[in-house]
Amino acid sequence: MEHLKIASDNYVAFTFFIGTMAMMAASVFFFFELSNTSQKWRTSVLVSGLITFIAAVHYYYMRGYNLETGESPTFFRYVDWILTVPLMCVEFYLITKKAGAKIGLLWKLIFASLVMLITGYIGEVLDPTQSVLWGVISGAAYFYIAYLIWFGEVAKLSQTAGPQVAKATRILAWFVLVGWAIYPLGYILGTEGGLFGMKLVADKAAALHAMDIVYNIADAINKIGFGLVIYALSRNED
Ligand SMILES: *C/C=C(C)/C=C/C=C(C)/C=C/C1=C(C)CCCC1(C)C
Repeated sequence: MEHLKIASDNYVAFTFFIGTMAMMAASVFFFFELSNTSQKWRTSVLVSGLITFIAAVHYYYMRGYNLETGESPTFFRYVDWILTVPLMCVEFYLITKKAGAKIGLLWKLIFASLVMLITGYIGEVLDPTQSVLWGVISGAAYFYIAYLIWFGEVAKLSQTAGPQVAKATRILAWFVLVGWAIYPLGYILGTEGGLFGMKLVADKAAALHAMDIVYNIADAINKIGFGLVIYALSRNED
């Protein structure tokens, strides 16, 4: 069997490697901290650990796939997102539940996130010449989620759930507005029907590499950062 090694200028493989390591370390941290987390916040911290753990398993696979083939592991990227983004919706539901959030709110968030991700996948893989159209539909679902969190039910409920929950929700809202906005940038860089993506980057392979690096950085910020905000909330409010 050929011995695969990461060339020192292979930034894509490098970010997959670091991503795997970071997700694993974060999962160990969240899981071990469960035993000294108050009952009230245990489920939330557990979900933070599940998010990074699911990502760790996918990153381990994607890292190997990319190293062996040099290609983008798009399918498993989306499998990961389809599992982890709804879990982030669960986090919003759990922290506002004490203020009276209804299960319907969770379904709204999950439904919008599925629309966002499925249309994104169609634009990247199934119908790439129409990637702008699919990207716009996906973006609309994304803005709806951001709306619910900034101004809609999530925002309103968080105001009545005490100052710490309000503060944490505001930080998480920034993650959704700024951290999640990195993903459409990767999409624009890497899809061919795109705005300027394939025209801006030298060739198709370079465009896909740029997309992977952007997605890998975004995942590390959003999954681990998001979990740490929940963790900090569990320490500040007990
Ligand atoms: C852990 C993974 C996360 C938080 C993934 C989030 C993904 C997005 C916010 C993706 C959004 C997209 C658009 C808003 C338009 C273009 C297509 C997507 C799917 C990249």
